Amino acid sequence: MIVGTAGHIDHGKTSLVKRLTGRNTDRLPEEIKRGISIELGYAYVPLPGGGVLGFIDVPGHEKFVHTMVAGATGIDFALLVIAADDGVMPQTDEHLDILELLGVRAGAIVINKIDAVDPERLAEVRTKIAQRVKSTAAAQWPVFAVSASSGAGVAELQAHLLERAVAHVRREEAGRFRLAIDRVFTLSGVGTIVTGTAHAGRVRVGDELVVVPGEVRARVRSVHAQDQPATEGVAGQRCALNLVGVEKSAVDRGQWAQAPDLRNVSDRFDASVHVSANEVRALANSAGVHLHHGTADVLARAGVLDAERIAPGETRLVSIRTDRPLALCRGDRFVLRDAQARRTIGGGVVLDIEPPLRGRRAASRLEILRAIRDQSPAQALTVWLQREPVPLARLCNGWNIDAAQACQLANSVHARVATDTVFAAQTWSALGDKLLAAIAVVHEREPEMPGVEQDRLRRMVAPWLAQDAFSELLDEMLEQGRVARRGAFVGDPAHKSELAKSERVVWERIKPLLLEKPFEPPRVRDIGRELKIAEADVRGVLRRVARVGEITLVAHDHFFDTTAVRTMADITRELNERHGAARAAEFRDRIGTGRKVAIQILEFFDRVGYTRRVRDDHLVRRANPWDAPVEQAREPR
Ligand SMILES: Nc1nc2c(ncn2[C@@H]2O[C@H](COP(=O)(O)OP(=O)(O)OP(=O)(O)O)[C@@H](O)[C@H]2O)c(=O)[nH]1
Ligand SMILES: [Mg+2]
Repeated sequence: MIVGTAGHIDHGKTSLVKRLTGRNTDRLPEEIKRGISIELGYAYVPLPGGGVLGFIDVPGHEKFVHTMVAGATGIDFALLVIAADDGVMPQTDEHLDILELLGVRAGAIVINKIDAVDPERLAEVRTKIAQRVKSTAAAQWPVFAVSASSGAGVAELQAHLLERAVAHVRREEAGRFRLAIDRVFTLSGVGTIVTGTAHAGRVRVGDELVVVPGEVRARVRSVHAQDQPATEGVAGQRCALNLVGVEKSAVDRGQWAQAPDLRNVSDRFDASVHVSANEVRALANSAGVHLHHGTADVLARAGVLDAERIAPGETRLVSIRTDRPLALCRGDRFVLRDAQARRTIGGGVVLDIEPPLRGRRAASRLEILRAIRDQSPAQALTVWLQREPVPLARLCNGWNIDAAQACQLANSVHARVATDTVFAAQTWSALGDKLLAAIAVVHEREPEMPGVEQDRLRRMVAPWLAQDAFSELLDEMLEQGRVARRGAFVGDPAHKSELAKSERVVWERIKPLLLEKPFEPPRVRDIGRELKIAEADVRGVLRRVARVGEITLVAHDHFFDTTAVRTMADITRELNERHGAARAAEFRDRIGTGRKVAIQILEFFDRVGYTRRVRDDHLVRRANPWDAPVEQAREPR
């Protein structure tokens, strides 16, 4: 368990920690000279039966509230120290607000300096405190009256802390490792050490970590957890990590040391924000604020999404932009202070670290944000999926879960995971229907074609959908026999060419002509002239045969045997492998045709998405689509 102090300057926080741990955490020369705390102080006491109780002592001075917030991030238990003579003072109020905003629910109130007051004053202070903490989590906290100077009452407090520490259930270790860095220093002969509280996950000696924002990679050479040498550190512990591969100058308080595959750095996020009830003014839309998250402090603007402003005591949805990126996850708490950094005005919870650029205020978007804020992950995902498919990466990074957990979550709400995107079951089947409808439209418009090329179909059905996810949809339809693959095309299995007997006779005569010079077959008109058949009849028969893919319409009135198309696609690939691209001249040399037809074939490959043209280069972008078996035009049964 980690205990953090809070309270007004000079109320005796550091003296109390010294009483409890035997350690004076004011060590800087300036701290000693001025008699105040400036930096965070750390102290540890062993627990009976193993384990260690950690203390973070914070400064009370109003100029160092940002340091207090950094210290209070990630504590489990607060010690709100109030001097009996002074009573509740401004930073008593402010620190209490901050604890509330950071979601610190457990703690104790310590009335210190009882040696300096009479019993009447003590009773009066008790009453004042009770009034102040009413309707906060601190209303439930036990109150201890002590003197850090004489030690009176400290034993009872100590016993309470030990009892709570032993009973403390460590927070879940779910998710990938995240540690909010609060100190960086070098030890001679050892190297760079970063310290901080682990917010999630687990880190082991030898692990790779990344320091973000900034993307500095490092390896963990050794770990101290709760001030003890250890082989690993887990969420909820204070850790000191010896990092190899990173200079002290490259790391600072405010950054995170975290698992390298967690991609959660953002300067834009949606959140729920509460403005303190004792604020006098509303938080205006787009107001500039100081935002404290983890151990970082940045300037930010908060745009209110579901209102014009946030009145004191209200909680609203906001869209936040920060002047520097932060490493954020859903559920992270943050504190807002005014632009001059003089007052704490509110705080909130991170909801979505990758908000859309458009439709931010749409009713359905606000529904999603409310669901993420108020409901379980499974329920929130259900609401989200009703509006849009959700990329797995957004769950993994935004919610700090791994891919397996994200899939599990998706399965638990009967969603469909395709490659890297989660779909509501209805969305997925609706996509299938849309795909069939699109194929029908193409058949209607282009009856001579065997169907529609895969990527064109994707653009018709779901241009926003990743190629891989679309392939999965298509594969499923193919497997179910609802769609047939014909070379580079997919079509309706019922879209067949049922040749009449007379047409079959014509086709049997044409076929050898197409195969004679397979890379440069005669065009419709040449075939008609050669066989003395009307051009229109030749075209009609060839279109029917092309419907199932046995032959392929490569250019106007120019049908090729599909096996030849497949071979030419292989040649195009070979040229790519050898020269980095297929170009008309080399291609023509390989297939031994005229230049014009060679260009037409390459352009056909571009058109169906097998290649992509960059100036004179045709670059292969996928496997040879004609490698799949080709249907034969059949006679009617
Ligand atoms: N009489 C009396 N004085 C105390 C007691 N506890 C602390 N003091 C004195 O109060 C002064 C401030 O004590 P600190 O422990 O430095 O107070 P702090 O809350 O840590 O102050 P900051 O860290 O600067 O916010 C020191 O002079 C202490 O000796 C107490 O129980 N009784
Ligand atoms: Mg102090």
